[in-house]
Amino acid sequence: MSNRLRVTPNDLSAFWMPFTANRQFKQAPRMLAAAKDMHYTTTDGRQILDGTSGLWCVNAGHCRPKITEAIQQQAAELDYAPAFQMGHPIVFELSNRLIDVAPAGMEHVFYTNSGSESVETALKIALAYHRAKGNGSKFRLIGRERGYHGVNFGGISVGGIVTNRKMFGTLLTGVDHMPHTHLPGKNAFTRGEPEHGGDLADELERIVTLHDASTVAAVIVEPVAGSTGVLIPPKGYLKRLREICTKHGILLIFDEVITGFGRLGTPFAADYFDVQPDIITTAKGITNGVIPMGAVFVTKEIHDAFMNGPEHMIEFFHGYTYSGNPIACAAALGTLDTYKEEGLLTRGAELAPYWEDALHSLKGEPHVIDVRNIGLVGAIELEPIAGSPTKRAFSAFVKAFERGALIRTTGDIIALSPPLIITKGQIDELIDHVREVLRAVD
Ligand code: PXG
Repeated sequence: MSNRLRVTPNDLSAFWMPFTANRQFKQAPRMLAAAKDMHYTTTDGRQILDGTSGLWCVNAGHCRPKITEAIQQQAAELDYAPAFQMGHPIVFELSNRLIDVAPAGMEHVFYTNSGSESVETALKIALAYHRAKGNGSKFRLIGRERGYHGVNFGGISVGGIVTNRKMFGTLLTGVDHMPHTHLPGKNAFTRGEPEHGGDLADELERIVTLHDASTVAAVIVEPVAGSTGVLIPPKGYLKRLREICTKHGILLIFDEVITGFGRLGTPFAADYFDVQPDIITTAKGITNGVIPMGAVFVTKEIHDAFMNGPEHMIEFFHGYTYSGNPIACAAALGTLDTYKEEGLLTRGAELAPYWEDALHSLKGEPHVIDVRNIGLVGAIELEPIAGSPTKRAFSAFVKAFERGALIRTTGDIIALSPPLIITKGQIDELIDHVREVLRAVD
């Protein structure tokens, strides 16, 4: 590691940190200097086991050689190329490769630079699709309470995390929300998909009846809600959403920014639940988190609806300067190669039973009111400190980092989503850190 990486400036004030308690952080910073495979190295030279794949994105582990080399080579060969009215071979190659791993029915790819942009893109595609088909009255978008769809205006409008919405005035109009599916009273300590709550999908039917189907364009959900604290869909829930959408000519968008690229032990959540959406949003694992990139997958039906009118005309007035950026494409190809060679898109399925047992061994530890899991995702929900919600989980996070493990907390929930290369021994290690931390926090 170069020395330069370890030197932290004395003054930390200029960087306004995202989704961070800035003042608290800057009093006691947690600094990462390097990473390899399952571990980060801190600036003071400590090893930290990565229990969260960075922010749910480093699915193949850190600093993987194929990805690093692909980026280095591409940067020296073709650094940037416009994707508006121009092309470069690698973006077409990547698109074919993505469609090979994407769920059945997905045939075209639109590139973005993040999950938030993938969501905006998907919502715009849905609205424009209905217009292109002569159904311009379909303008409503339906999301879900506790849903996270990034931080741009469309995403926070359909999203259902109150803290992410309430400061920002008028959001998109014509949006409604289904209830979330978290029923701890009935489903606590369920392994995998919960028994209770599948009927909550019928709330969609109620909302559609209220507004009339002729006004509803699309429904967007995370198949497994991640950021809000790992809410696993009850049995039958997603299939029922699909049926209702199909019945009313409503597009179903799966936001797979977290669930995509192997997190559940299948390439995508659509595969896991055997439900075919019309549009899938992705980001994060597409490049192993290494270079910003997102992609939206759509069916032939949706894509082809745009391919009419004079051939010299732009069919969809949307795109980003960095859509299909060559270096991001190279990173994505290196990532797909790594996933393929190491079988990572399905490795989670092999590890899931071990992961499940390890997580559920935390039942009975102090403060634990629920443990849930699916694929290589897990959550441990803690009883909040009366009058100080989030404080207990946050101190667990700080203590875990001091002990040598990176965990993620949201509210009073600990979320775990390790790189898909984790070993059984490292699963034990991670869960032991959490156990010790639970015993140590107030
Ligand atoms: N959709 C979903 C389902 C996500 O989880 C986004 C969209 C937005 O992606 P970008 O790339 O714009 O951040 C996300 C992002 C956490 C956490 O700890 C989750 C996300 C991002 C940062 C932290 O839960 N998800």
